Formats: sequence, C-alpha cells, structure tokens
Amino acid sequence: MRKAERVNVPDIFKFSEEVESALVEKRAVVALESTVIAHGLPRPQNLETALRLEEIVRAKRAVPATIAILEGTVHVGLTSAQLEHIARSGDVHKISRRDLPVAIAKRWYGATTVATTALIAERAGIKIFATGGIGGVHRGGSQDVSADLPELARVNLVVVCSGAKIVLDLHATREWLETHGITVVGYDTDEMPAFYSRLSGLEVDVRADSPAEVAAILEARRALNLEGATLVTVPVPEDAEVKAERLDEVLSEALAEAADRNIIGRELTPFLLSRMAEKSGGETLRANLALLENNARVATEIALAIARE
Ligand code: PSU
Ligand code: MN
Repeated sequence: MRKAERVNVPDIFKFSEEVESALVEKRAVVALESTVIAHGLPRPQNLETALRLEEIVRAKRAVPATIAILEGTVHVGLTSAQLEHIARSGDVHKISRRDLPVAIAKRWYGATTVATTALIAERAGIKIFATGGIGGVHRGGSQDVSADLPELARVNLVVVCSGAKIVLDLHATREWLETHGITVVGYDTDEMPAFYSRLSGLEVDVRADSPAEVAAILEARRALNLEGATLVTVPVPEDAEVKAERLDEVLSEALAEAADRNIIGRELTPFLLSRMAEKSGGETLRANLALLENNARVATEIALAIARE
C-alpha cells in the first residue's frame, strides 16, 4: 500500500522512500521540525544538529521524518542534501499555519514550525514529533500567541519537548494548555520544565517514568476519541542546564533589546534565542542542543512503545 492508497494523505505530500515504507509497515517514525534548523540555531551547529537528531532516531531502529517545504512541495523525510539546503540557504521562509498555502502556491522553500510540522505529521499518519521548545503566549501582554498552541489543541499527536521556550510567559502558556485540553505529561519530572532550565514551578498533569506509561495515556485518549496533542515534557539534561540567575540576566537584556528595536511577530523568537546565546557565551546554545538531542531520544523510545501495540 503506497501513499495514494493510504487514506487522507494529501497528494501534494512527497515522502522519502524510507519514511514511506516505515509508515506502510507501521514501524516507528519520529517527525522532526525544520524551523529550529533554519531559524532557531546558528550555523554550522544547525546542520550538525539536524543530522545528529536523525542519527539518534536511526540508532534505535526507528525512522526520522524531518519535515520542510521545498519549492512548494511538502516533504516528509529529507535527504542530507535537502537538509543542507534548509540549514545553509538564507532564503528559507518560516512557515506557520497561515503561511502554508502561500508557500505552496508561490513554490517557496520553507521551514516548518511546531504548528505546521505537527499538522503535516498528523496528516502523514505519523504519531509522534520531537522538538526543543514549543511556542506559546509571549510576555508583556502584546497579544502575541504562537500558532503552535491552537495547533496542539487540534492535532492527534504526541509532541515531545522541554516545555515552552523560556522567552515566553510560561504561566500564561501553561493556563492556555489547560483550557484547551492538552494533557501535559512530565517525563521523569513532576514539574513542567522551562526549556534551558529543569524547573518552572508549574505542575504537569501527570508524571510518566517510562514510554509504556505514555503509551497507556495515549491509548485512553484514543478510546475517548479526544482531539488534541499529548505534550510530553522532558527536562534539559542536568549537565547542560543554564542556572536561573544567569538566564534571567541574559533574557531581560535580550527582551529589552527586542523592545528597543521593535522586533515583533515571526522575527521575535529567533532574535531572542540568538541574542541570549551570544550574551551567555554559548551557554544557552549548549543547553538547546542537549535538550533537542535528549528529546529525540525520548521520542524514539515512545515511538517504539506505540508501534509495538
Ligand atoms: N525549539 C527550539 N528552537 C526553536 C523552535 C523550537 O529549540 O527555534 C521553533 C519552533 O519551530 C516553534 C517556533 O514552532 O520556534 C515558535 O515560533 P513563534 O514563537 O514565532 O510562534
Ligand atoms: Mn508569534
């Protein structure tokens, strides 16, 4: 059974052979996003990380499906040359939900955010997606709320992350998730992680200490026919954590600079992340890489547990 015969898979999707056969054979597939590669990390670490995340998934005998738009086609699973293009070309758009039809109509190259990667992964028949930090409600009452949140309320997918990015209002983001019925799981933790830091002071809905526990929650969600994501939150590994005092300092400087320069909209998150990396002498970047790798590992273990069912 090839793509055309699988139900509800849009014609404009192009699968790599590896991903296509894994899906047909119902083997474990882990979706990965491309905005973090194109806009979230500096060169050359971005390409190195993209390749390493794929290796981590493959090492456990699962299949990585990095998602991006190439000349207006939605690609599920990229070759290393395609990954390289996303990482190195300066001409890749950041594609959220509203931009997706435009990117296709105008034949753009586009990197997919959490929102669009989740949307595409779900339609492709993938069950799990790993990223760094989700978007959320921005600080300072600007009414800037990431399209990641409403997408998570819609898709039937497990999203593995280290919470919402620290540049956001974590409390408001946590409340948003609750209002919209997104189950927040703490993986080996009782507290929702805070991206570069392990603790946020915010509770999770349930703690899970193994992939099987996550799989059981999914099974129950499926039985209830509940739409919406299960957010599995994993703390950054201890040795890469950025201490709170250090983080507060570089974050408030970055936020002040963004306000001064009137940086808003899709530019804001990438600006804050890169300014923090510079100001911390690379400490936040190191944490970002460590949590991305760890999340890919955890997502693969959960993907294998789900595929065994
Ligand atoms: N995780 C990271 N770094 C990132 C992102 C996630 O470690 O840069 C990206 C994701 O693609 C997410 C986006 O969807 O940042 C959020 O952007 P915005 O706040 O503009 O919605
Ligand atoms: Mn935004």
